[in-house]
Amino acid sequence: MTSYPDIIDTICHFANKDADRPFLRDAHGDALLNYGALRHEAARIAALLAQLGVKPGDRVTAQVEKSVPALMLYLGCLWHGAVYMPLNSGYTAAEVAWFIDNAEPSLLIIDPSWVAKLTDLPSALRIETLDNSGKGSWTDLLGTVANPSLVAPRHDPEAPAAMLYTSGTTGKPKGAVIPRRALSSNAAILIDMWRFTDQDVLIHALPIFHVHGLFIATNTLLSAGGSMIFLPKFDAAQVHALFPKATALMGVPTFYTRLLTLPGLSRESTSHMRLFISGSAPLLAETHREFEERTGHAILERYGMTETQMNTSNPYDGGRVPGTVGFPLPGVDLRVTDPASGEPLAQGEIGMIEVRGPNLFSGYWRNPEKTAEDMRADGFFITGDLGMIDEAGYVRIIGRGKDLIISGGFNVYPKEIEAEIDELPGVVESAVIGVPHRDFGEAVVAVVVSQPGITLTEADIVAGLTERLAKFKQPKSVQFVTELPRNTMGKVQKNALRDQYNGLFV
Ligand code: MLC
Ligand code: AMP
Repeated sequence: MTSYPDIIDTICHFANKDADRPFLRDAHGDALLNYGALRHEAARIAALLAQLGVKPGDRVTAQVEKSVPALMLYLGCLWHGAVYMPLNSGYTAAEVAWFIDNAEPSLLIIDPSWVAKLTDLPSALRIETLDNSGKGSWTDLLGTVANPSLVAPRHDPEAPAAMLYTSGTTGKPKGAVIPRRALSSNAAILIDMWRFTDQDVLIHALPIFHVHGLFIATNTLLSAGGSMIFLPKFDAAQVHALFPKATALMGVPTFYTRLLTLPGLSRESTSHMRLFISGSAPLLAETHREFEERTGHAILERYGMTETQMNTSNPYDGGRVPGTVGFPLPGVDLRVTDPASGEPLAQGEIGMIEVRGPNLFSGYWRNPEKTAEDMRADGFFITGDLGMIDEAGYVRIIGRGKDLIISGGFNVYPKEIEAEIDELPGVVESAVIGVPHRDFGEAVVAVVVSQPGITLTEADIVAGLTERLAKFKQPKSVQFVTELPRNTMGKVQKNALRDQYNGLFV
């Protein structure tokens, strides 16, 4: 297998070459943190982790708001060899407690407001705090580290770098263990694909607890020696105002639909930008066309997932075709198979997308059965996405073999929501579906059957879920029915429900 420069080595490379080169920029586009300071900070965090007894391979869980110290935590773990495990800052205490129980981290870093919310944690778990302004016991401890250079960076490409949870169609989330080589190979390939150089300034408005914002944006820019304008969250007007100071944007489709609502979006306002990239959810062909008409820029759409990092991309030069996710990346094998038999299908036929390459994860955390279920003997990973390769070789995602809703780029697994709703008093059963939504692409809708004689309202259901599920997973609408449509096998016909509620949000 080809070897790719480790992410930490690329930081050291640019720090040695020009320590003053900026890596992070503030909301005005001004330099905030340079490569020299970045190297120092990552090494300092690694030294602290060692000092605290965190061993390479131990999980370090972070439930914190997006901030520069939170990003540094990822790079410090990478330096030390600890497995970075970021959690969505919108999760509820019940969700976080489940992840901690499953992952058994040796260190938990949380926002100070969470200390009182999390009870019954294992006594061996060390807890430190970090708020979004960078204050907390974690920062205080870092200040005590005397000699950061004592810890040499890790290099083993197969060693786990991170663990990100992805939910499942049949139950609780699974931790995808991501090796260093998946990160370094993707970064090295994407620099070439998307022509990133040390002159690039990326607007970073994505969260940093998922693959897109944490790895694809950060690692690619780091490996190119470029810089990022680091924003706490996406705000369309703010991002638009920064275009003259930037060269590239990576976003989910909602970024682009929201940018299109701005009257000032034009060829002039985007003239300093060279590249707009979209992923994590399907970009409507209509959004692609409208954006090109207004700005002259063809959005470059790519396709990836937590277990595989990036798999395909539309070309930098040549047609960026709306409704397609482009070609397999160099080094990535992609095939379309019959979902039932696993046999490869001919070009043009729709089936299961399978991928193989250095971008793949190493398996699900403590779940060899599920890993074996999703991996073919010849090393292909079964993505759960249905698609085809068209006559020009472009990959098109046609649907999902997995029961998954993608809302504003966040994945929501109906099974998890249904299980929570079914537990609520007065509920017989429920079916959760995704329906088209003008802002989030898809919205979560719950269809609920209540017990005879009991009148439930949408507010009852939502109130019952507030403490259990993160906001983005909660239904944007609850519909009550006397029974769910079922086929002759007794399976709920979600397609019928999707058709029925199709027009709720458009
Ligand atoms: C926020 N809300 C959402 C939501 N985001 N509801 C459903 N889906 C979402 N994605 C809730 C808020 O809590 C709020 O509730 C209400 O909806 C409106 O919020 P908002 O202020 O309009 O939302 P905002 O904060 O602007 O966030 C929207 C967003 C954000 C699209 C900018 O969700 C986002 O950054 N998404 C990116 C997700 C991402 O990075 N995915 C990558 C996964 S990696 P209320 O009731 O309080 O008003 C991956 C692999 C790959 O998939 O290929 O990249
Ligand atoms: P996640 O598990 O959060 O990594 O989400 C990965 C899933 O997002 C994939 O399996 C796809 O279903 C979906 N996805 C990512 N990029 C795209 C895209 N460009 N078009 C359609 N779906 C996408």
